[in-house]
Amino acid sequence: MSGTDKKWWKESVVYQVYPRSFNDSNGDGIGDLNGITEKLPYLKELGVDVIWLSPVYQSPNADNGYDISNYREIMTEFGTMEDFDRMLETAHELGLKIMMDLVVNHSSDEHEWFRESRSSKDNPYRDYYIWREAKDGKEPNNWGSCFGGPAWEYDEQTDMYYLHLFAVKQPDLNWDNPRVREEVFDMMTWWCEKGIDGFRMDVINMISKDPALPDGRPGPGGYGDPSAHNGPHVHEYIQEMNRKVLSRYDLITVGECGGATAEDALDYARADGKELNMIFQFEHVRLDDGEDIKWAHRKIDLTELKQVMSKWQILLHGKSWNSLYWCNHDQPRIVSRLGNDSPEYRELSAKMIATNLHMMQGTPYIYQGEELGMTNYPFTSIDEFRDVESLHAMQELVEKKVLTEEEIFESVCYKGRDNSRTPMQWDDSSEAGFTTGTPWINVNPNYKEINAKEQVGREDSVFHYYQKLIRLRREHEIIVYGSYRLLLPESRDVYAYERSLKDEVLLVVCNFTDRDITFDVEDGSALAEAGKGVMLISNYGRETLEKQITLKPYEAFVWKYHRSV
Ligand code: ISL
Ligand code: CA
Repeated sequence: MSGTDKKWWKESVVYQVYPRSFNDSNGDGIGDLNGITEKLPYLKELGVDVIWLSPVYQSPNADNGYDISNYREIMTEFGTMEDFDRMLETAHELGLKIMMDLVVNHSSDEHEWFRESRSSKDNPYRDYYIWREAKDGKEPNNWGSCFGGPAWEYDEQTDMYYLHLFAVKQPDLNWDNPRVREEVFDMMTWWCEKGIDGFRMDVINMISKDPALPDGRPGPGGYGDPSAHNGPHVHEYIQEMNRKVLSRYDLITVGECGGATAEDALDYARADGKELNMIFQFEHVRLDDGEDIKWAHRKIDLTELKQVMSKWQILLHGKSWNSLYWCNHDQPRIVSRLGNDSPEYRELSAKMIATNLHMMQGTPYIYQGEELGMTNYPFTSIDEFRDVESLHAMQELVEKKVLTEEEIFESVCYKGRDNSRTPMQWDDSSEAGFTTGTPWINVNPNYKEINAKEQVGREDSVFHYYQKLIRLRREHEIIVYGSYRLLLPESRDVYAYERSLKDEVLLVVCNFTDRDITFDVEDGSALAEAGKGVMLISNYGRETLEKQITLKPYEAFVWKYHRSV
């Protein structure tokens, strides 16, 4: 296999479902599998190919399913294995694939392996997790957990500490133990045999820890950065997984790799197919972080965004494969972050941002509600938050005086993960049609204006625009396989780029401001050629191009033409 081979997963569009917040079929306020099955025709109508399901396994929900207590059972609140099988079968009948979330850097502390492991030092499962003696009466090193506090938890029973890079209830599995790897590979095979179509791999670049467990550079909270990214055996373990499981099935695989550089991607998403198809990188969603800290934030600078996106587009072309995403269950809503969620510009800017991403090279991921231009939630009090990360941050950073209460609250409102976890807005009936009961987290009050029913029924809605972007990708090979060139790198207002394949060119132009902006078509392409092209999509109904045009606020269009030689 080489980096330019055609593959179905390169030509697909993925839709992420966060089951807890998608659709509740039995009125308990929690989304569930039967709720998803009921809405599969909606996803079919949107036109996506693959559904990535956030975890649906048995879990005490310390981190909404990212803490798994049994990898072969369905979470009680979500339904039964029969419900899962029915969902999978219905999806396949509709031609939709199902990608499972694989969370194996850690399990829940309620997993049987961990219960055994913590029970005694000589238990056969002891080495399934990472246990260490105290050092000078304290934690074995200074590592901090990604959710705040130390990454070590003292366990009285055996007078030792266990490692948890995330919540206390998410102990890290010990991947250096070959039995752990076999357990994980067996479990993956079991799901593949059921007929699932792929895996999204949670924090997969953190599974191999530096065995010396060295102290890390302390951040603002006082804890050290864990030496866990790109650890010494990470590629060896992923290649073993590939040999023993992935290569035996025709799957789509994406590894979540926070902190990965584009160079790292060439190793994880190798053209020779020995590891994963693609990774989720984080550079573009970290551009509004404060220095060293997620919870101080700044405005995204468009020129920096262009630099980051372009670097990934160019470096991976022909050598690896990109994933394309703005949103997921860990990120705030993109229209509130990068666009403009005022009534006047919400739809226009949502369409512009979508155009910008969907015309790039890579496999696009749409997060539930993004296709409606769903917005951040208007939080007014701490009681409205559910997320372990946000709640912990609000407590710890104030205690440590890193930020004031007002600062952290403002920041969590802007960037907190609950923004994207509010229920899917289906219609304008009570609780947005998500549940007949009381939802586990508040519905965004703007559901009367923003909901699927209204948008499916309206030709110029954000929903129909996404539907068209997805269709264009299917119809125009250049969108999937063409090369990329950035235009006007210095502009702080316009993001314009070209894609090329043989003699075909796409000109993609996006105005990221709420102002009229003059754009010289010749900046991108020769006018004579522009004159001969066709407009593939435009959020203002623009049909033709002249030498100089005035871009309207948040205007986006895609012009396709043949380059004369
Ligand atoms: O959202 C984040 C905190 O700022 C990220 O750092 C996130 O924790 C990181 O991307 C890992 O995310 C994944 O693993 C976590 C889980 O909470 C996230 O929902 C998941 O996507 C632990 O399993
Ligand atoms: Ca339910």
